[in-house]
Amino acid sequence: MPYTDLRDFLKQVDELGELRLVRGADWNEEIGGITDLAQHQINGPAVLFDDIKDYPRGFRIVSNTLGSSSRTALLLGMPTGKSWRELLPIWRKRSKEIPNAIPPVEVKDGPILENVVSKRDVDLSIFPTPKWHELDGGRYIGTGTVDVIKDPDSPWVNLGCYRASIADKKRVTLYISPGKHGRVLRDKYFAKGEAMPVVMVFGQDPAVFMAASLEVAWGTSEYDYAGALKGEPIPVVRGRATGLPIPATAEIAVEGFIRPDQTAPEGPFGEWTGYYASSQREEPVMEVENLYYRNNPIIVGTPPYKPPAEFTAYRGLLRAALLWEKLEQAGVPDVTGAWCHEAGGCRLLLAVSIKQRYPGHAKQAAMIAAMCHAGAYLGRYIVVVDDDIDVTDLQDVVWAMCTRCDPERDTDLIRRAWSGPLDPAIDPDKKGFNSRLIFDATRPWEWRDKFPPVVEPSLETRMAVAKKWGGLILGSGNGPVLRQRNGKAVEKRVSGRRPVKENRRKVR
Ligand SMILES: Cc1cc2nc3c(=O)[nH]c(=O)nc-3n(C[C@H](O)[C@H](O)[C@H](O)COP(=O)(O)O)c2cc1C
Ligand SMILES: [Mn+2]
Repeated sequence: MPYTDLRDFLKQVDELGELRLVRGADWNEEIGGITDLAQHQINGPAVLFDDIKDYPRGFRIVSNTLGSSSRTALLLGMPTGKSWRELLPIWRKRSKEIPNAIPPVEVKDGPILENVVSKRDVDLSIFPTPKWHELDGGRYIGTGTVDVIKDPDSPWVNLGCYRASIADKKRVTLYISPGKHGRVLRDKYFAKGEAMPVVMVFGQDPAVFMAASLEVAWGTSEYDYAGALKGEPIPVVRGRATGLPIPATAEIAVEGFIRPDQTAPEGPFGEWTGYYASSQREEPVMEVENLYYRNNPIIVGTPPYKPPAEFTAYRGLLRAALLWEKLEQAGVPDVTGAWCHEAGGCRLLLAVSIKQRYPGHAKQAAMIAAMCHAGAYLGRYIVVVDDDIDVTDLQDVVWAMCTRCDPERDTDLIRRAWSGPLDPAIDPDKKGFNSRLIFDATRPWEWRDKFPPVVEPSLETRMAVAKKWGGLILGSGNGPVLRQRNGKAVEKRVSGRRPVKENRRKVR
């Protein structure tokens, strides 16, 4: 077990030198602005806010918690100090070794029960909820949130990360996009005319958050997945009104029932596409029956910004690993890489590399990447490349698109795929479906042996040149010259390309 709870995790982040304490910031856009700044630095720090304007000391917020490769590695039990691309093979190996599921364990007590406030006494305005972005239509307490919803027809408890804004002192809105497990379960309750029991958690063990934000399979509890990530069961206490499991070490949790006829205005909100999504509309709202919080609670804030940002960092890695795994499970052989590119918010641009084995292999990989659960929601472009292309390098992927793909022969359109209200390219009155464009950017199968050779010295020549001349040309020895790429040592600078970027997030 690498850490016990959020606070212990933050202590270890501090020991890594990656935590900053900010006192006296304003909840009204200033905390959002500082978070934007931290998120857009390469491996920018986690930021803990205390003494927030208008609020007492101790009522805190943490943001950019997982915005560096070392912090993500710490969470997932991997070595720190590695780049995202170095972590992908390490995580692929590790994720195959950890158990599939470790169910949560119910405990009688936990820090979340330090303060329990019921019905009439509930007041959500005690928390320093930020207005994160300039044009947000409200104050979002739930960004790095975990929402607990049980299937009405089975014991399955689903966790999802869905945004939540404060409607008033006792009510919070809950926005779930169509097709998400939480939304399908919600629709089941509402179709029967029943109220849906819900727990919303606004600060928790980062493994629980990570699980809730990922495309875990239908029917699998993200609690079990979080336990597997952590290597031990997540302790939970039972909600007094709903009976739903609440993480025992959570910082803040609310529980109640959402009735089909109860709504409140929600949105707009700055979203992961880099645009404000969903103009103000009516969305389900929950009246809080019980509020639970730890002494000196910490809200976890993960507001999205124009990518690349925090979510494209940690989720890029995990979604790439998941996409790769799903391709393998679907029986696509010789997948040599997968990456969910940051520019597309890790959803809109997927790249997969294969060692071509037979005619149609590339199309098979593309179709599965486009439509498997890890890749289907709000995607747009899928590029399949040969295994000599570094799938994590946008430059390399686009070079393959530009040079190996003839649009008439090598692109395909998939119509009426799973999109949603957040898709900025779709007419506001017609949102729901979108289309996908597949690029087969592999060398055409039939004449792949006649495809012109790539203009670069052989690996042997590059190694020899680097050894003999690297010091002179680059000013220092061979240290940064020889890099790992697709498992093979290659020398990037001497071959005339940019050096490998340790992290693709740009500094603004
Ligand atoms: C920071 C963050 C915010 C998110 N906000 C929402 C949201 O408001 N609504 C939504 O439907 N999905 C949102 N998501 C995506 C879902 O959490 C994600 O698709 C998850 O896999 C859904 O789980 P489910 O399929 O079990 O419902 C968010 C993800 C993250 C990381
Ligand atoms: Mn789920």
